[in-house]
Amino acid sequence: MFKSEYLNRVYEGLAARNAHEPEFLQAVREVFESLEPVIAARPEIEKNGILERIVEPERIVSFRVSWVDDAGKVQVNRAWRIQFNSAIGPYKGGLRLHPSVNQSIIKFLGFEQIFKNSLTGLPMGGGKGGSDFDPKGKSDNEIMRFCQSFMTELARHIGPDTDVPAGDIGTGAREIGYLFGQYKRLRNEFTGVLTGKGLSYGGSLARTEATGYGVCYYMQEMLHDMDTSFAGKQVVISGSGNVAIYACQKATQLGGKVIAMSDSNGYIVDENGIDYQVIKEIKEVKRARIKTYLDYVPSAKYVEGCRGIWSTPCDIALPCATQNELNGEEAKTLIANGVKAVAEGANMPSTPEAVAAFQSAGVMFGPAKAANAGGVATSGLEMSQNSQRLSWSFDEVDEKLHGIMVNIYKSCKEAAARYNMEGNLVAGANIAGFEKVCEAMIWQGVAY
Ligand code: NDP
Ligand code: 2IT
Repeated sequence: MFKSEYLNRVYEGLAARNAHEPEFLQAVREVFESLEPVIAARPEIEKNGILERIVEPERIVSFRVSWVDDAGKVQVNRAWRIQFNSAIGPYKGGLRLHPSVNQSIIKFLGFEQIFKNSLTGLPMGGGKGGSDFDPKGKSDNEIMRFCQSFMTELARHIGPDTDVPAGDIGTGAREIGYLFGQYKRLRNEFTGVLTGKGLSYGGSLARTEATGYGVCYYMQEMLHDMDTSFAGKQVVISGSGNVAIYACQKATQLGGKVIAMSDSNGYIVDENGIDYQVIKEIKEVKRARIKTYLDYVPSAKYVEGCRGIWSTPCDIALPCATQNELNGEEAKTLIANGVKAVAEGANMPSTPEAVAAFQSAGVMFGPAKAANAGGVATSGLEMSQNSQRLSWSFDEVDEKLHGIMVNIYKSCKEAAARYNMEGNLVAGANIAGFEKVCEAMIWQGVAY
């Protein structure tokens, strides 16, 4: 499957051991494909067993979370924290709360996080966690009891210099607050052990906005290289959560018109441009369905079923919901309708067939681990502020975020060019992210 015997051997061994983890294998395969020329040029990678080590998490913690619902009934969920790689810093990555969560999903996210965090240039290793708990329809008290029980176990494995979790699907400001409160109670310690905290207790300004803004800053660099900009472009954004909302705000500020957004039930089309404040109100305040956008903007249209969003003609597509939400056929529809550039706000939203379709049609494609790195980068900035016991202004953080996204784009472009794959940002992101971690692992030796 790979040209390199080394890549084949490691991948086949991994696939045999993890046959029941399709998302994890998908994420590893994509990285390995990009590493072909690097493996050929650098024999020290095989000599040091880097690939065998990098695909194996340093530690997997899997545990039970029991809690009591409002009816007094005992509920049980499964949870994980996967500490994947600490070569360049403490483990860092979000916590996902969604009924679809299993070990394969957390492993794919943790694996991707290693390279994403490396690309930010900040000292953060890769980790991820979560639970199959479904926050939808739960009362605030149920969320609080779940989070407290979750943290009661998690607390023994994390710490500001060990492992620093944050938000992801289903984990926002409310959940981070309950998790932080419980950690503080258990440890009697007020530290930057989580990021995405509220502004009144150590959170960073612009962290809420960071992932969505970052995706647009990355897209801005892509468009610049195509001698164009957001101005006058039609933009389609899937999802309507944290990443999607602030991608909508920034794309609009930069002159684009966001015409469609979705949730897991369906999508809305507003030819006059979606007002991000309405989506924010629906999702962050009311925790309602996107369908209710029509109560605010009756001229908009709602279509049942979330995948149909990719049939909306647009210049720019930003998938910001979840993994494998955009397949090869849907990519071909976007291409036929004239899409020019795609940047991934979600983690691994495009299937391998979709990525191949975009690349062979000459659509500029920004992969998740580069394009959505603004969230974790700003988490890194929150950690710095917590350590210094200082708070920077919104503009200061936003400016740093912008600088980091411009640098990530440059690193991806430069790494791709170094290996004669000009314009292939997927290869560039994987190579640039990998090289730093690889070097740190070699310097630190093997524990016999
Ligand atoms: P939220 O929980 O805030 O929003 C998730 C959105 O995606 C919702 O609109 C949700 O719809 C939709 N969605 C989730 N799962 C599915 C599914 N299985 N099928 C269809 N739609 C789905 O999460 P975020 O915005 O934080 O995360 C979105 C993506 O971005 C994820 O892939 C996450 O890993 C990634 N990401 C997040 C970062 C962050 O800082 N938050 C940083 C980098 C990446 P519904 O409400 O109907 O469930
Ligand atoms: O996928 C991601 O990068 C995140 N969910 C954010 C992680 C973080 O630590 O801020």
